[in-house]
Amino acid sequence: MTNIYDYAKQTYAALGIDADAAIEKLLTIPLSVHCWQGDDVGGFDSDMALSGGIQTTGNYPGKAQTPEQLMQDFDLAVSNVGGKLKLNLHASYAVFEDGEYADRDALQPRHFAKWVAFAKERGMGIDFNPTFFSHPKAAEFTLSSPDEEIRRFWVEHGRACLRISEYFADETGTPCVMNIWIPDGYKDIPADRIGPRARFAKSLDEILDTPYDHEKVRVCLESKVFGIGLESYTVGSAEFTLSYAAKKGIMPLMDNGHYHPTEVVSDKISALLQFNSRIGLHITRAVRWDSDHVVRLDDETREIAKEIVASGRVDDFAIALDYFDASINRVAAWTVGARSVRKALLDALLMPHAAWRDLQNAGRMTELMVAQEEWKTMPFGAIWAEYCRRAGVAQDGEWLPTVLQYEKDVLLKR
Ligand code: RNT
Ligand code: ZN
Repeated sequence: MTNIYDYAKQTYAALGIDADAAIEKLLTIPLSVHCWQGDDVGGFDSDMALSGGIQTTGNYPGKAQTPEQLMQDFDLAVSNVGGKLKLNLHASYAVFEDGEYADRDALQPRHFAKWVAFAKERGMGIDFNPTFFSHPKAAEFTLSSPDEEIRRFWVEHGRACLRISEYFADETGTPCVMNIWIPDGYKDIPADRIGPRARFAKSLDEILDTPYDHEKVRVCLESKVFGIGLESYTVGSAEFTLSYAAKKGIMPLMDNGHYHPTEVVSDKISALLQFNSRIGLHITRAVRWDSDHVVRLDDETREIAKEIVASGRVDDFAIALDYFDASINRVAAWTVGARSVRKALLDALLMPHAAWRDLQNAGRMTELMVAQEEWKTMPFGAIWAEYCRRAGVAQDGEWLPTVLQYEKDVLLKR
């Protein structure tokens, strides 16, 4: 192994790239792993079906049904990822004990104490998401609702989540990224587009004007172009969320499933970096629509990673996973998606960005294209294998048998 690594390392060194440094950097880039891949975005606070214009398809056996099961599955999934990780929770994953129940507007830090203990034992920070869907009061609209009682309910939910996020930061000693996404929209052409957006802005102000520690809680706002059954109008569109985030000084968050199919987030990153000190990303894979397929090492994932690294501002990104596939082994889905993101980042950390930029600036586009193409057959596999070794995780080809054994021993018995 060492010989192959040495050979690969020299190949990159010839281009002026330090492979050891790339691996060490990769180990420090936080990746926020979503809890919701393990149970099809089900959550534990109700038995309601998933709503909000998002959909998990498939009914592969073994879905986690309790917090304990989800934690056990999460552990196995992340044991094969490596590097710095954060646990990304939704408010709907509150764990109530002793018959207690609290509605979304009344959630308390203590309802997440189990998750805090779990994250602390693993040395992970926690990121958080208010859940504005899968709830009786989210049947129509949430923060943009024309029904004042409903709108206020969801404002209280947002405020409760800020308090919980601050608690996560205090407990784990790591800032909590709190991402706001609402599904509000219309299936068909509305009469009034401006009203819901004005109410959304007002609700966000009411949430974010509540005092909270801006160092501990980093709030993001996620945009979307459409949802299932909400095809004609989405209140939290790209223009709305970018403008609101800029005005309020919070982070914009781009999910690469939330744009028209020929738009790419990789091209948007450098634009947002001009005007934002930090940006959030949901890494997913959209196949024809916001389908949230498992992330693979495909062209766009690699291009996103390239843009993150080439910007020279890796530390200004909050990188989170967001996909949910119920058609295959969920633990394997979790793992392979997370490893794909790590691979894309490693590949990007190994690129000779400065040399390629010089070619571009000198107008030597022929040479740039050839260099970029020939890049694709660099001995990347050997560097990835060394990353796995240093991260203490299984090599490619070695982790799936463990997951399949777990499927037999645990998942199929549920
Ligand atoms: C939905 C958004 C949102 C959710 C998660 C569960 O389209 O992408 O981020 O996927 O909050
Ligand atoms: Zn998302």
